[in-house]
Amino acid sequence: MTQDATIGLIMGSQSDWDTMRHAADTLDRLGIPHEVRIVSAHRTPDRLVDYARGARDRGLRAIIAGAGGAAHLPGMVAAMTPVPVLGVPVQSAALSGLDSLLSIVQMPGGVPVATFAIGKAGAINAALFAAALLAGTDPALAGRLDQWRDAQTRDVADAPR
Ligand code: RP5
Repeated sequence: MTQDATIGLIMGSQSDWDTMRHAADTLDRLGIPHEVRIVSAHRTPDRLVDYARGARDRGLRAIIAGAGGAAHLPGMVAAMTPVPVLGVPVQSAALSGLDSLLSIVQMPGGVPVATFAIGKAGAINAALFAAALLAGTDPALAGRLDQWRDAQTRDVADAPR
Protein backbone atom coordinates (compact mmCIF):
# COMPACT_ATOMS: atom_id res chain seq x y z
CA MET A 1 0.00 0.00 0.00
CA THR A 2 1.68 3.27 -1.06
CA GLN A 3 -1.06 5.78 -2.06
CA ASP A 4 -1.39 8.74 0.30
CA ALA A 5 0.84 7.00 2.80
CA THR A 6 0.58 8.31 6.34
CA ILE A 7 3.15 5.92 7.78
CA GLY A 8 6.63 5.36 6.42
CA LEU A 9 8.06 1.89 6.99
CA ILE A 10 11.78 1.68 6.37
CA MET A 11 14.51 -0.85 7.06
CA GLY A 12 18.23 -1.01 6.63
CA SER A 13 18.38 -4.14 4.49
CA GLN A 14 16.36 -6.69 2.58
CA SER A 15 17.29 -9.07 5.41
CA ASP A 16 15.15 -6.98 7.80
CA TRP A 17 11.96 -7.62 5.82
CA ASP A 18 11.23 -10.96 7.55
CA THR A 19 10.82 -8.93 10.73
CA MET A 20 9.39 -5.69 9.36
CA ARG A 21 6.72 -7.39 7.24
CA HIS A 22 4.87 -7.93 10.50
CA ALA A 23 4.57 -4.16 10.86
CA ALA A 24 3.33 -3.92 7.26
CA ASP A 25 0.80 -6.72 7.84
CA THR A 26 -0.50 -4.97 10.95
CA LEU A 27 -0.87 -1.66 9.13
CA ASP A 28 -2.65 -3.48 6.28
CA ARG A 29 -5.09 -5.12 8.69
CA LEU A 30 -5.92 -1.74 10.19
CA GLY A 31 -6.33 -0.14 6.76
CA ILE A 32 -3.51 2.36 7.26
CA PRO A 33 -1.85 3.51 4.01
CA HIS A 34 1.90 3.17 4.21
CA GLU A 35 5.00 3.16 2.06
CA VAL A 36 7.77 0.58 2.41
CA ARG A 37 11.41 1.30 1.52
CA ILE A 38 14.90 -0.05 2.11
CA VAL A 39 16.97 2.86 3.40
CA SER A 40 20.41 2.13 4.78
CA ALA A 41 22.23 4.69 6.91
CA HIS A 42 25.64 3.41 5.81
CA ARG A 43 25.03 1.79 2.39
CA THR A 44 22.62 4.37 0.94
CA PRO A 45 23.28 7.55 2.94
CA ASP A 46 22.01 9.88 0.19
CA ARG A 47 18.74 7.92 0.02
CA LEU A 48 18.44 8.30 3.76
CA VAL A 49 18.84 12.07 3.59
CA ASP A 50 16.30 12.41 0.77
CA TYR A 51 13.82 10.15 2.56
CA ALA A 52 14.04 11.88 5.92
CA ARG A 53 14.08 15.42 4.54
CA GLY A 54 10.97 14.81 2.45
CA ALA A 55 8.98 12.85 5.03
CA ARG A 56 6.88 15.67 6.46
CA ASP A 57 6.03 17.20 3.08
CA ARG A 58 4.93 13.77 1.79
CA GLY A 59 2.38 13.71 4.60
CA LEU A 60 3.96 11.06 6.78
CA ARG A 61 2.70 11.19 10.37
CA ALA A 62 5.16 8.62 11.75
CA ILE A 63 8.10 6.59 10.50
CA ILE A 64 8.71 3.02 11.64
CA ALA A 65 12.40 2.24 11.18
CA GLY A 66 13.81 -1.25 11.62
CA ALA A 67 17.51 -2.00 11.71
CA GLY A 68 19.94 -4.54 13.10
CA GLY A 69 23.43 -4.52 14.56
CA ALA A 70 24.86 -1.00 14.76
CA ALA A 71 21.34 0.23 14.16
CA HIS A 72 21.85 3.94 13.53
CA LEU A 73 19.06 4.22 10.93
CA PRO A 74 16.24 5.31 13.29
CA GLY A 75 18.43 7.87 15.05
CA MET A 76 19.75 9.35 11.83
CA VAL A 77 16.24 9.67 10.42
CA ALA A 78 15.02 11.25 13.66
CA ALA A 79 17.85 13.77 13.40
CA MET A 80 16.63 14.91 9.99
CA THR A 81 12.85 15.08 10.33
CA PRO A 82 10.31 16.32 12.88
CA VAL A 83 8.10 13.32 12.05
CA PRO A 84 8.03 10.91 15.06
CA VAL A 85 10.33 7.91 14.59
CA LEU A 86 9.49 4.49 16.01
CA GLY A 87 12.52 2.22 16.15
CA VAL A 88 12.39 -1.57 15.83
CA PRO A 89 15.55 -3.46 16.80
CA VAL A 90 16.03 -6.36 14.38
CA GLN A 91 17.44 -9.57 15.85
CA SER A 92 21.06 -9.82 14.79
CA ALA A 93 23.08 -12.98 14.26
CA ALA A 94 25.99 -12.03 16.49
CA LEU A 95 24.26 -10.63 19.58
CA SER A 96 20.60 -11.67 19.13
CA GLY A 97 19.46 -8.07 18.76
CA LEU A 98 20.83 -6.71 22.03
CA ASP A 99 23.23 -4.60 19.94
CA SER A 100 20.30 -3.35 17.84
CA LEU A 101 18.20 -2.58 20.91
CA LEU A 102 20.89 -0.62 22.72
CA SER A 103 21.94 1.35 19.68
CA ILE A 104 18.33 2.41 19.02
CA VAL A 105 17.15 3.02 22.57
CA GLN A 106 20.18 4.89 23.89
CA MET A 107 19.62 8.15 22.05
CA PRO A 108 21.18 11.19 23.67
CA GLY A 109 18.66 13.67 25.03
CA GLY A 110 17.22 15.94 22.35
CA VAL A 111 16.57 13.54 19.47
CA PRO A 112 13.95 10.97 20.51
CA VAL A 113 13.36 7.56 18.99
CA ALA A 114 10.49 5.57 20.51
CA THR A 115 11.98 2.10 20.84
CA PHE A 116 10.12 -1.19 20.75
CA ALA A 117 10.90 -4.83 21.52
CA ILE A 118 13.43 -6.83 19.52
CA GLY A 119 12.04 -8.57 16.45
CA LYS A 120 8.48 -9.52 15.47
CA ALA A 121 6.81 -8.26 18.66
CA GLY A 122 8.47 -4.88 18.23
CA ALA A 123 7.43 -4.65 14.58
CA ILE A 124 3.79 -5.42 15.44
CA ASN A 125 3.76 -3.06 18.40
CA ALA A 126 5.35 -0.21 16.47
CA ALA A 127 2.55 -0.50 13.92
CA LEU A 128 -0.09 -0.60 16.67
CA PHE A 129 1.49 2.40 18.36
CA ALA A 130 1.51 4.33 15.09
CA ALA A 131 -2.15 3.39 14.66
CA ALA A 132 -2.93 4.71 18.13
CA LEU A 133 -1.21 8.00 17.28
CA LEU A 134 -3.29 8.41 14.13
CA ALA A 135 -6.49 7.25 15.81
CA GLY A 136 -6.55 10.40 17.93
CA THR A 137 -7.65 12.38 14.89
CA ASP A 138 -9.28 9.57 12.90
CA PRO A 139 -12.45 8.17 14.54
CA ALA A 140 -12.88 5.46 11.88
CA LEU A 141 -9.39 4.17 12.55
CA ALA A 142 -10.05 4.38 16.30
CA GLY A 143 -13.02 2.08 15.74
CA ARG A 144 -10.93 -0.39 13.74
CA LEU A 145 -8.27 -0.38 16.44
CA ASP A 146 -10.93 -1.12 19.09
CA GLN A 147 -12.19 -4.00 16.96
CA TRP A 148 -8.66 -5.35 16.55
CA ARG A 149 -8.16 -5.36 20.32
CA ASP A 150 -11.57 -6.95 20.92
CA ALA A 151 -10.71 -9.71 18.46
CA GLN A 152 -7.39 -10.27 20.20
CA THR A 153 -9.19 -10.61 23.54
CA ARG A 154 -11.75 -13.05 22.09
CA ASP A 155 -8.90 -15.19 20.72
CA VAL A 156 -7.57 -15.97 24.19
CA ALA A 157 -8.89 -19.35 25.30
CA ASP A 158 -10.10 -19.85 28.87
CA ALA A 159 -7.74 -22.79 29.25
CA PRO A 160 -4.96 -24.39 27.21
CA ARG A 161 -6.08 -26.97 24.67
C1 RP5 B 1 21.75 -3.29 9.05
O1 RP5 B 1 22.64 -4.34 8.99
C2 RP5 B 1 20.44 -3.83 8.60
O2 RP5 B 1 19.41 -3.17 9.27
C3 RP5 B 1 20.50 -5.30 8.91
O3 RP5 B 1 19.74 -5.63 10.06
C4 RP5 B 1 21.97 -5.55 9.20
C5 RP5 B 1 22.54 -6.63 8.32
O4 RP5 B 1 22.32 -6.30 6.97
P1 RP5 B 1 22.68 -7.32 5.82
O5 RP5 B 1 24.15 -7.57 5.91
O6 RP5 B 1 21.87 -8.56 6.09
O7 RP5 B 1 22.25 -6.65 4.56
O8 RP5 B 1 22.13 -2.27 8.21
